[in-house]
Amino acid sequence: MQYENILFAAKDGIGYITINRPKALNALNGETLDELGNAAACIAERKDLRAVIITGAGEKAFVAGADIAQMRDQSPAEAKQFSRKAQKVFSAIEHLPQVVIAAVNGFALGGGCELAMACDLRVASEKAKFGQPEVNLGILPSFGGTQRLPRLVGRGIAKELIFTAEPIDAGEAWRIGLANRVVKPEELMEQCENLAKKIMSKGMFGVSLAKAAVNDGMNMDTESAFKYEAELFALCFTTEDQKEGMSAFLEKRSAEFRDFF
Ligand code: CO8
Repeated sequence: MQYENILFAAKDGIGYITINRPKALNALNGETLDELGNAAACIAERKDLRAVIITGAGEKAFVAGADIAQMRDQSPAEAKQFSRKAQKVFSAIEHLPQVVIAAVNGFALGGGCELAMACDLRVASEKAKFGQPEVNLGILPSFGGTQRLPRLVGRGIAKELIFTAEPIDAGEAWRIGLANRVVKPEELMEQCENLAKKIMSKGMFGVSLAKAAVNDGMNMDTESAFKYEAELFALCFTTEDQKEGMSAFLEKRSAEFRDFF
């Protein structure tokens, strides 16, 4: 697929997706969502990539939301289809075997905040602004925000952010647990790469299963989630990485991990 609204690159085991509509502050229209979905499907097959960094083109925005111009005249059926399309694309990103880091370089509003929340980790530039301003437009967050935000920051704060539509700065996003880290704007990509490389140096089979355990376990009752966790733990014992990691510890040397998915 030829991309017109996103950029994709790969280097040193990291895939880079850049939402590339800077004139519209990288707002997500249907075409952009289709391209993102295609990129996620391609990345899911790539064993050479162990981490993915998602960011926005330009100085100002990560993603300033769903494309309001495209949404304005939608019928209820089209609105539902648009919402479901985005939800599916974001779920595909959330369930990638790789670790996905959002490099939040500016506005992450509405669908942009929702995209960032579908990533595993969010590193925010000091210039970033997060928010769910949908009620300003007479709608509600519908790219997964009503579900992911309370799971990340708790129901009370999520409701306040959604009901008031007030944006918050990077420091506040960090304080409430929405951003994992806040960094200087000029260091954003380097910090994301360092974080990705640190994770990539670990046993990635374990990292990938830990991701599944957290993501899927959150949607189960606790007892089922414990059983699921034990199943995934047992799976690790089918790998060379488990033998290598434990042998390396006992032999007082660094482990050389190889397995992924
Ligand atoms: N959609 C379309 N165009 C946008 C969007 C957007 N979300 N955001 C910015 N733009 C465009 C502007 O229209 C403007 O275009 P132009 O130059 O042609 O006039 C250009 O980007 C630059 O924007 P501004 O001039 O407004 O830049 P400012 O620096 O003055 O303001 C803001 C930046 C504060 C980010 C401002 O642009 C803004 O408030 N944007 C909208 C933010 C917003 O409300 N986002 C939520 C959208 S709704 C959503 O995401 C819901 C998801 C669920 C949908 C359910 C499906 C049915």
